Amino acid sequence: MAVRKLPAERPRPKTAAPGVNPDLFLKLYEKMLRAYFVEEQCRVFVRAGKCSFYASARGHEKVQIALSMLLQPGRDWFFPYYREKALMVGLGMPLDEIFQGMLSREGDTNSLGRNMSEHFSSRALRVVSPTACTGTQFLIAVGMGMAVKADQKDEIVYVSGGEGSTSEGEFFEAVNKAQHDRLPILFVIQNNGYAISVPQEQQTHSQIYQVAAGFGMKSVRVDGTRFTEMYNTLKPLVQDLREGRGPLFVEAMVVRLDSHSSSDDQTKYRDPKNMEEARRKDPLAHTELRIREMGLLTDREVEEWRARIKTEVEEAARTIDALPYPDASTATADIYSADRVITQETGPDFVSEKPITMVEAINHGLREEMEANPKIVMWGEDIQDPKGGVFGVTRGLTEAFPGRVVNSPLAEATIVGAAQGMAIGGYKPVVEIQFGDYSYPGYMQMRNEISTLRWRSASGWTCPMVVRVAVGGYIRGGPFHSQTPETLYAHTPGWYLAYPSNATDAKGLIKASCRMDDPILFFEHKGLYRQVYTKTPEPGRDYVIPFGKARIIRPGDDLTVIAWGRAVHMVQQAISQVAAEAGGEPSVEVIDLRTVAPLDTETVLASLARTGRALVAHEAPLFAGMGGEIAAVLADRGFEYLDAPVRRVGARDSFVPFAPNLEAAVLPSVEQIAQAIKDLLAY
Ligand SMILES: Cc1ncc(C[n+]2csc(CCOP(=O)(O)OP(=O)(O)O)c2C)c(N)n1
Ligand SMILES: [Mg+2]
Repeated sequence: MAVRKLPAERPRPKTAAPGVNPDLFLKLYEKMLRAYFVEEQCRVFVRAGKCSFYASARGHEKVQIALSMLLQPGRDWFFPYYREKALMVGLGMPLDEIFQGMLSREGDTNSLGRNMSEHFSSRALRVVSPTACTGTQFLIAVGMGMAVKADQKDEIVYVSGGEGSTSEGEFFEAVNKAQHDRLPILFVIQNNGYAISVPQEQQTHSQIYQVAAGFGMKSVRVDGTRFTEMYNTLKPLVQDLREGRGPLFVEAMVVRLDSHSSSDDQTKYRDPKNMEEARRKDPLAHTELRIREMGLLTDREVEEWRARIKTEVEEAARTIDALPYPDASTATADIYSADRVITQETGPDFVSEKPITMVEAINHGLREEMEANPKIVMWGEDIQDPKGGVFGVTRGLTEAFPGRVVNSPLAEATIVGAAQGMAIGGYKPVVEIQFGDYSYPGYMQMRNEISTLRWRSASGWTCPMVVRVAVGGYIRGGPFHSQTPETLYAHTPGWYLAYPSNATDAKGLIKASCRMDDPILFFEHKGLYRQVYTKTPEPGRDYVIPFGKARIIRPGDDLTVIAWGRAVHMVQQAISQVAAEAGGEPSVEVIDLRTVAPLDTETVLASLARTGRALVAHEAPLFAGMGGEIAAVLADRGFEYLDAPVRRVGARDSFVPFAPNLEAAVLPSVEQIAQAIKDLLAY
């Protein structure tokens, strides 16, 4: 770093520069030095092979520290990205915690060694554990903004990212929603000109701050490498934000002094001139120069500060480096809450003999839970009254609970991403995805963010929430209104997955879902919503069904058939068909799983032990489907019981076509199930 020599005995001025007081400037300098020595120490760890992911914040440190000084650690909320060590230093994260995160050592308060280095988390500082995904954080911050606003608090939600991440769709969704709802969110885009090797002009033809302004958001561009102007520009704007005058967007122009990460070598794609220009803007060198020029510190004092802070950082680093890695037995802890909350089925204590549909069951369950828990809030496409959802499941709830059941933008990543943020903020979102086929824009949030939050923060952060998803075919809905994607979601740890087949179970499971401490996917088969054969008397207010408890809906001795959702009814019809043909009831046991995750393997194995034969029937395609998983469990743990191969019936490995005869050719039929039952009974 260039250090210009100046006379040591200058008198210290009262004002560092117009509008900035010397104490503030010195505080900035001290924090920048600390951040600098942390970076230097991390480089040593990288060279020693002790840290496999390192993303230097050199060049970004001034804007990060300036913002930490304008915000309030422990009161405001922070959704950082992976290049924010200086923000952590600015917020006052202890050096031990920073190095524990960087080295993944025992006692790591960020993640107990589960999350990557550079992904800092702290409940005390309200720094919410980030993932490595570029752009997902914006929507989670939106949800937190919704929580803060609903609670009428004057807290600010900081969310940041690089300029590259603003090409992600979730960024646009977040800016749209934040401005629409006038949420107290501070968007900070740190524009260093590169996304790894890709220069900004290859990302976009726009200016990022103008994109935000186009959404109607208050938006400014600042030089993030210079303090005074940035600080003075942002201070009143941050105050406006705190006073509820809507979100603020800041594009901070910074430089990336180092390679993108420890896996990158920028000399391969940046020319020396470009790197030299960046170095000339080095925020630390500039501040040091100004400090000396203004005589805030003498040369000797500068050297003393450097030595003191370097020693402090190196000591913390040494202490943490001496620790072992976390015990391997902890690797899979915290995927789910230790408290299942609901372990016993209570009821059903039917309140009336009059049968209700699944739609009514879910609607009544939601209504009762909303009455009991004022933190339950709902949104989704078209769910607000008077329509009350395209299937009418939420009808009447907007009117019964004003302000708590609203339409969302047509944006599935927003629906689930914001739900996560609001759940972190203490609410219980129960949101609707109109069709399972359209859950995929939200898949990034569901696969990488929501599922991992508890685990990756060692239960520091959690997001209990419910995502209701309308699924299933046989409704002549064609390829994009017929999917039943439970396999995809069952393959994602961190979620519970309910898939009821009748009104009683639907009510018991939706009520349980609303009370649990984990993210729940609640699959509702469209083809069952109002079917007569799914109607049952209505269970009472206290009825809840624990997850992972299947129900034997028909006992039998010769064959076990395992199904869930609509397939349960197809199996029953198939048994009637077999009975009619054979002139007598076959002794077939039918198990309705009710929840796909967790899978009640105990009930299934116990049944197999009695019957010796098993068939799995499901609506989703066979290849790599849940039937394969269940068959594998039975083959592995039930091999001794088996008198026949485990058979599966499911859809063909295709999409669901629109024409009725083509749809029938792809989705499994009652006849196929009946044939499989006969084959297995005769085996
Ligand atoms: C969704 C997603 N796609 C790709 C990546 C790989 N990746 C990590 S950082 C990065 C570039 C990000 O650049 P920018 O947003 O400008 O932030 P910077 O690293 O420059 O601070 C890419 C492509 C990722 N982490 N997440
Ligand atoms: Mg960048």
